[in-house]
Order: sequence, then structure tokens, then C-alpha cells
Amino acid sequence: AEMERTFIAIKPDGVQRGLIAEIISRFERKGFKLVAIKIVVPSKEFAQKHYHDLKERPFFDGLCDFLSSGPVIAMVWEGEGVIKYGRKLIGATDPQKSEPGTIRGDLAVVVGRNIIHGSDGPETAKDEINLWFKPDELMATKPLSREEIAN
Ligand code: YYY
Ligand code: MG
Repeated sequence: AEMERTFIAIKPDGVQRGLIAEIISRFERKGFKLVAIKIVVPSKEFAQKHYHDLKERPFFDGLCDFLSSGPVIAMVWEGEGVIKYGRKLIGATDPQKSEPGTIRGDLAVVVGRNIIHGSDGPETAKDEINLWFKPDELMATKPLSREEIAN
């Protein structure tokens, strides 16, 4: 079976505040594996596609303006349970409700500037990975062999 993958993005506020390494290191230290990464400024249309589920919400337009306002670090992380546990590392949508120890809990204050995105389930993970990345931008990965683990 293929390893689980999720789409994680550091939003323009996280990039602007110099939190790229901090955020990547939390996923890396946990033991998840980075299989794709790029820096991009999404267009507003692209942001609308990414957030299409939220198009009826009052904050949708501002949210899409914000996502397209500067460089975003788009990533795919792989590992057992990475979709659900990635959300745990990120914390609640509203940083006021995120526990200390989570990325948003430790590093953000308001919901409109919560510095990071993570897919919320297997279906959205698949859709978001396909939206942001071409198949050949993803590392092909296989489980480590016995020898590789021992070395
Ligand atoms: O998945 P997550 O980012 O935690 O929250 P969503 O409910 O998918 O909303 C996406 C994005 O929209 C959120 O990260 C901030 C913004 N937002 C907002 O500005 N105001 C809200 N009341 C809810 C969400
Ligand atoms: Mg979401």
C-alpha cells in the first residue's frame, strides 16, 4: 500500500515572518518525510480553487486575497497517519483555541493570520496535492529496507 501523504502550505504571513525553518523542522523532527516542496505566489484564481469549499463563507474573498498576497511554501509530507497528525501539529483553526505546543498555538494569534494550511482528510489531501503539484514534482518513495534501517 502507498504511504499516506498530505498537503501542507506555509502561508504568506508565515513566510514573511521567517517561520519556514521552524515549521519544517517540526514535521521533520516528528519523523515525517518531505516528498515535495516549492515556493510560489499563487494567483487569486488559484487561491479560490484551493479554498473552493469555503466559497460561501463571508471571509472567502479576503482569505483568497491573502493567500495570493506573497510567497507560499507548498509541501507534501508523507508518513503513517500524517494527515490527521499533521493537523495535530498545526493546531486549531483559531490560534486562540490552539494548544501551546502546536504551530498555531505557539506562533500565531489571529484566525486570519494563522500561518499554515494542512489538508483536513484523505480526499482533500489528494485533491490539494494534485492541485499544487505535478506528479513528477513528487519524490518516489518506498519503505526502508531492513538493511537501510539498520545502517
Ligand atoms: O483548515 P483550517 O485552515 O484550520 O480552517 P478552515 O476552516 O479550512 O478555513 C481556512 C482558513 O480560512 C483558515 O485557516 C483561516 C480562514 N478563516 C478565517 O479567516 N475566518 C474564519 N472564521 C475561519 C477561517
Ligand atoms: Mg481547511
